[in-house]
Amino acid sequence: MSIWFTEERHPYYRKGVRIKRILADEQTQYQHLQFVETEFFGNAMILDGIIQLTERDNMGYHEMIVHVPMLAVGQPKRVLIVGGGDGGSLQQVLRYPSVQEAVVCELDRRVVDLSREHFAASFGDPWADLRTKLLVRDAFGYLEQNPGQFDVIISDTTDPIGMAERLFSDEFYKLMVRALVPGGAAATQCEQPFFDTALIKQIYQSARALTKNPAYYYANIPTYPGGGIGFMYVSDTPWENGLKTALPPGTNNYINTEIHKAAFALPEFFRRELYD
Ligand code: SPD
Repeated sequence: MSIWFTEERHPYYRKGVRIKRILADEQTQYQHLQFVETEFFGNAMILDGIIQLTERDNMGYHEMIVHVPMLAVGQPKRVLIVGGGDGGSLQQVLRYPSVQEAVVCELDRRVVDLSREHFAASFGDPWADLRTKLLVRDAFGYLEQNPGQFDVIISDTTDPIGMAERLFSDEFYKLMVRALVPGGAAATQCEQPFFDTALIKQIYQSARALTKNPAYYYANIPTYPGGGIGFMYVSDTPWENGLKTALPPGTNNYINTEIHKAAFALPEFFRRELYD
């Protein structure tokens, strides 16, 4: 018997993965949280019916959202992850010996607890690292209270639906940029060029008004709509600075210098929409 999980993030597009069994299924205080074992992609986390990550293809997401701003900055010491309760971004951040503190602002404690259990084989236990500080709270207030504190901020969020919608607003980008040290850099989960063109354009314009060198880049992730997702790089420091910086110790499964550079090349319809 085959069981298919079908995601319908957009009313005009569906995708599915075949699953072996359901590992966890609960309604938390904030959302419907599911962990499943898939046929091909390993364990996966699904929030409110939308795949957030799988063990097999999350590396394109986590390596790209983390290393692009981290390498641009050079020797990041203090890093903030907004969301990121699954631990994938945290694992990448902790690869940098320069990092002294990695603060994770995650609203839903159950995401952390169940990810620790079901992603241990892929992420180890980054929560046990002494540099990690988990804050189970909303990121808005935290950003407001911490101006000029972080070398790098990673906004590792769900899609702009419900409570996450605010994390894609101009107000959020203002607070995020204000929380960076001068020359610091942020990268944000920034959706899909085909499906979310208008939203990405609006975010780029916010980023452009706040920093000198914002840019959009993209990674291939087969379990996301359209087979991939993009990120907004937000900083006064050009992303190209990162091309001269060595990747941190540890294994890379997605990023290398060629991918780092190529990720910023955009299809013409979208480049024109964003930059002209
Ligand atoms: N459309 C799915 C977007 C998922 C973004 N969140 C990923 C979280 C991984 N840490």
